[in-house]
Amino acid sequence: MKIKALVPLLSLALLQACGGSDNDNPAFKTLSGDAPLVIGHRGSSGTLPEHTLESYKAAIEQGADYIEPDLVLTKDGVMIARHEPMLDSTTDVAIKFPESRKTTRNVDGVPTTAYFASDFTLAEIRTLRAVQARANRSQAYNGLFGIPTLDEVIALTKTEGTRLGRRVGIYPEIKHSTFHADEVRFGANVFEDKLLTTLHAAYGNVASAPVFIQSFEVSNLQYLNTKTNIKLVQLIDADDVKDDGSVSLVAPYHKPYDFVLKNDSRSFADLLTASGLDFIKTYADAVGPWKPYLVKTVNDNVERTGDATLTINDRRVDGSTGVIELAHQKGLLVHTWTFRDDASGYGFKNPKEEMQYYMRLGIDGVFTDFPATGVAAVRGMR
Ligand SMILES: [Ca+2]
Ligand SMILES: [Ca+2]
Repeated sequence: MKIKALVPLLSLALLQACGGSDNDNPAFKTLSGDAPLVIGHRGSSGTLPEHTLESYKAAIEQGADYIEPDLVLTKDGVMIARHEPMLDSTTDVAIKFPESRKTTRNVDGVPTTAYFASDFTLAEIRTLRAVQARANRSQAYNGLFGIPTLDEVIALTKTEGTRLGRRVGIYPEIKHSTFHADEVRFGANVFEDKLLTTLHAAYGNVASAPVFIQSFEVSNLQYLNTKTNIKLVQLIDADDVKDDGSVSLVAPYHKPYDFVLKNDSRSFADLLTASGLDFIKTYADAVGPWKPYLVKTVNDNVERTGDATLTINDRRVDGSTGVIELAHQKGLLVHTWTFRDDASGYGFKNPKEEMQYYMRLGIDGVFTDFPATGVAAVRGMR
């Protein structure tokens, strides 16, 4: 990049003819050769209550390429930004509504009693305010910000993109597709159809739209693939890392919930094998594994995070598992999650270095609660 800045404009065509471009930096082993994407996970959720317009705006101002609204449906079928269909931990619903409004529903096989978004109209949800769910993060913004609809999130990205003179993408996640179809009885693919109607109106039905649609389930992505050209991402979950470094697969984090219902024997880990990636390639453009799937780690019983408790973050990183390389061979982008300044680990000096480790392996995008750190990590690679 530095060399190119010295080259007179007239030479640019020649440089490009020789294969030079914005992608001439060998630091980026991404599928496209472009810099990896910084995805503002739930906005700038490390600093502000997650999934609020304020959190998304802060992420954009920090330079995030994409912001990530997780989506659930209200009783009247409106897409709103929440990580869970339950409102309890991220809003003040418990002080605004009586306990009699709680219901018990089956969330991916787990009976759960809570205030469910699908039991509240949008008008009711408009009366709620967001709160910080993590005790170790600032509580100073509790009660200040509302719960946005997807339409409002899209409008924000467009307004802010225009103001800042750059394209800001959105990375919506359909949360619990089966739950919304069956348990809440919206019907199969009603959620997916609503999302496409909104996204196609806002961005067009084109692969070049600054949009990725993500899901942990499979059949809804396969359905979306027949209806849209917008890019699709298969998320890959797990519940923990075992002492031998392999991922632990315990329900409900062991396999896509639609696989549970269909008695499909494949686990999330099976979807990252060569045949699993071949399968994903038939309907998706990218795979989004939890980051322990991508790097080998060793438990050497060293306390590295200063909390006197040995967790996966105290493990020491030890090279690639080969998943990124294999996915790239299959033509799939790899986006991984979640990088957190306040929960970094694996023996890295700081959270920026942690992200750069994955960037050197060729990761195509990083989800982070602290987008400024992600942007600094990418800049530090140039
Ligand atoms: Ca998400
Ligand atoms: Ca520790």
